[in-house]
Amino acid sequence: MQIPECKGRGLFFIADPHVAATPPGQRLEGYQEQVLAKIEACLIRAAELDMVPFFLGDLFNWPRDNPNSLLVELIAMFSPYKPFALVGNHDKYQARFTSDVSLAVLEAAGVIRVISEPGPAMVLNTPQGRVLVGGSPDASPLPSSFSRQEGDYVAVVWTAHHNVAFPDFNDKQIRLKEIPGVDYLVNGHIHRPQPSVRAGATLWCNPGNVARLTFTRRSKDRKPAAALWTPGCEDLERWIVPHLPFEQVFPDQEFPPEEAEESGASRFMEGLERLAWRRTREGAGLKQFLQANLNPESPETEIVWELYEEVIRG
Ligand SMILES: [Mn+2]
Repeated sequence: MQIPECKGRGLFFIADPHVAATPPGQRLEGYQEQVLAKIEACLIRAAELDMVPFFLGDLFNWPRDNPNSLLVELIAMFSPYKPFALVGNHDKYQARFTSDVSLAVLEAAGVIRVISEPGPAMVLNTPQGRVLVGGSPDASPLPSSFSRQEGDYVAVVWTAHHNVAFPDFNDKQIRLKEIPGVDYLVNGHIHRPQPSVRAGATLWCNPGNVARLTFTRRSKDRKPAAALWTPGCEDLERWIVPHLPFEQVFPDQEFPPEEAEESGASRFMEGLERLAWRRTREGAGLKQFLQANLNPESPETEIVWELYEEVIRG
C-alpha cells in the first residue's frame, strides 16, 4: 500500500483535544471556542517550525453528535495544514470507525489524513533522512516488532491510543517493553502526562492531552502542552499551548478533599464526589453508581438508600 510522503523537520503531536460544541466534563460555557483556539495555535506553531501536525486520537469528545457548524469550522481550519489523526476511542461510535462519525466527514472533505487501520502511515522526509511513522488506532494491536533494513530509515516512530502501563498507571494492560525496530512509541489516550520510559531501543512517550476536562488540583497545576519530536531527540519537547487560567474555565467551587484524591484508599468517596461535581445532565448516574459500589452486607447501605430515595423524591 502506498503511504503518503511528507517533508518537515519533525512531528508536532497534539494529544486528545476532545473537541465539542457543549462543554464536556466540568468545563464551563465557551469550551468550543477555547479548544478550537488551542488547536489553531498548535497548527500555526507547527507550520512555523516546519513540522507535521499529528493528533494522537480523540479529536472529538463525542463521535457524531457534533453540529455542522463545528465541522465546517474544522474543515476551514484544517484545510491549509492537512494534519494526521489517529482514531481514538472517542472518535468511534459503538466501537467502530464508520462513515457515520464526525471524523469521517473531515476525512471525506480531504482536510485530514485519518489513520484508522494499524500499520505504516507516512514517510517523513527530514533534513537528517527518512522517518517511518506508523500508527495503531484504538483497540488495534501494537506491533511486536517492525522489520527494517539498515539504512531504510533514520528513525521509526509509532503512534498509539492505548492503555499503557506508564509509571502512574501500573495496572494498565500494555507493558512497557522494547519493540524491536521501533525507536519511539508516542501514546495518546492517557490524559495525564507521564515521564518517558526507555525499554531497550524503544522510548515510550505519553505527552498528555491539550484540553483540561476534569476539575482537580492536578488539572489546575498542569499546563496543557503539545509535544515535538525531531530526529535523534532524547525526549519529546513540550510546547505549552496558550490557554486560559483554570479559574476561567472551571466552576468556582471547592476541590474534593485531599485524602480521597491522593490516597486512592476511598475509591467510593472519590467516585461519589466526581458524580456530585458533575453538573446537570451527567448527574443521572447516581443510582447506577450506588448499585455498583454499595456493599449490601454493610449496615450503612440501608441508610444510604433511604437518603437516595429522599433526594430523588425531593
Ligand atoms: Mn481521550
